[in-house]
Amino acid sequence: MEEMSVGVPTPVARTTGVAGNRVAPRDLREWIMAVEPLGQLQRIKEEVERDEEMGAITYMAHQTINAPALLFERIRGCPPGFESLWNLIGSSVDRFAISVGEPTGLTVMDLIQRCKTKFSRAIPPVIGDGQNAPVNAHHMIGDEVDISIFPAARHWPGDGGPYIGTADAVITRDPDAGWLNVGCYRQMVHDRNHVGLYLSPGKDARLHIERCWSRNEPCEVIAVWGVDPAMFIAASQTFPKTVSELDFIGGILGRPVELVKGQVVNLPYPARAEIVMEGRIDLDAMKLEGPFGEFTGYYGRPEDLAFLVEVKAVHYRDNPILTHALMADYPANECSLLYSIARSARIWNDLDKLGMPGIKGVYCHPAAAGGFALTVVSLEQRFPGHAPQALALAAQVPGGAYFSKWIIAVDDDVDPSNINQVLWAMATRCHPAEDIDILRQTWSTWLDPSQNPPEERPYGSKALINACMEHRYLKSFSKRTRLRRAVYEEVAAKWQTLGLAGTPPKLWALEE
Ligand SMILES: Cc1cc2nc3c(=O)[nH]c(=O)nc-3n(C[C@H](O)[C@H](O)[C@H](O)COP(=O)(O)O)c2cc1C
Ligand SMILES: [Mn+2]
Repeated sequence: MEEMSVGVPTPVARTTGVAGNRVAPRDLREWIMAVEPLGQLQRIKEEVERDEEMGAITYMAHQTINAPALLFERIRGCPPGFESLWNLIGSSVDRFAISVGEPTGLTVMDLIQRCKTKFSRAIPPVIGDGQNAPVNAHHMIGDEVDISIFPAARHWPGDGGPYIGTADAVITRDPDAGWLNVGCYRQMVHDRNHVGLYLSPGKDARLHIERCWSRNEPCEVIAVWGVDPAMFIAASQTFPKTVSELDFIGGILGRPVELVKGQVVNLPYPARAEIVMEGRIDLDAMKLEGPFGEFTGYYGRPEDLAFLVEVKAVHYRDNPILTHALMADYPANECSLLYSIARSARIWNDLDKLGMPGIKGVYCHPAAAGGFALTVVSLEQRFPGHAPQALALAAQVPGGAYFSKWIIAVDDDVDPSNINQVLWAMATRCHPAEDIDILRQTWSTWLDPSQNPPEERPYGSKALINACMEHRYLKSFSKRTRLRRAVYEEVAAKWQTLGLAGTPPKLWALEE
């Protein structure tokens, strides 16, 4: 077991600049130091209420794309210094980039391309004894445990209770193979030492709990309630079911995750987290939980049974920061751009693995139910049937099958992340009577309100829309108006001299 050094400051990636091997922030505080000078973090110094008010402020402030993350510094009923950070990533490409150690100023498609490579690297974590770990500054063990000191909140008026875990990471162990899963799952406060843990069918932590129970054993669990952004991003993604997300987080960070041994349970926890809980789910322990205002912009399932966790110990830093993720319609939804980037990278990886040639980009639009409902694939058509094949695959690869309803193929002169370009292609290259196919009985969830009665919802459907130029007539298809590259470059070079604001736009379609 390797001993780690804690407390040594690491250089922080904080400036706009050239691509390179940048260092991802070591913890949430370094991330705050990196984003605040860019105007990407707003401190709210006025005292606020936990229930509804922090959610309302976030929803209202985040109606604007690129709005800063909100750090609430004074929360009624919490000890002084206890803070709460909402929508870390929000709708900001730069905040995502900083979280994974990439430079600011990238286009979303450039960042997706980099994440494609990043998400397939693995570096295992290191475990220390935790003596100098910042998270071990304060403890509540056994009878001392009282989670009501932290600013858990009712996000929406109809929520079933205050939520302490939303932007979080839950660590469980596979009881057979021993590897550690990290997943982001919501947790509702029941009382001073119990939380409800909601897990959809098939989620890894649920499989671990069910397997422990089938062996007549309780299931141990760690929950990180104040989480660093790279761990949050990795915890929200479906990685392969037989390997630990901790390795992938190391790969994203470019260095091992720093862990310390649990004090009560046989699981490690992150040394530099803000707030960590050690808990146990006893045999058959379930309790009513929810509802919760969800990523669809609707309350999900009504109150129902969820796993009941007994909190055995809590560890936290000086002036701990509880992280929250608001679920709502875009752009105030913490699930949206996060999934636009991470999910697009994963679908693109899946298409590469299948040997699908000519893919220029994949983009899951954030406004479509948290990045889940609409996928655009841009491709260079190379053979008859190429676009329909790419559509069918993008609709059903593991990274893209869940929930998605609209899958659209566009030619390579269309930037898939530019919704104006996509609508233009649908308007001018798609012939609905010929170019739309429907897939039926596909993988969905009963959080989708469009089907009733709710029991029907896990079985969805998908429309495949071919908005590419007709392959048969590619050569004679009406010629698109484009700028000649030489003219574009000339104009771009004298942009400021012309008195035009900002930087010249990047154009996907130029005449060579
Ligand atoms: C902010 C946020 C909240 C989430 N809440 C839940 C939840 O309460 N229950 C759930 O099953 N999945 C939830 N998810 C989705 C899971 O994090 C995601 O499916 C992830 O892949 C789970 O990890 P796993 O694949 O290791 O099971 C949430 C995702 C985000 C980004
Ligand atoms: Mn997993």
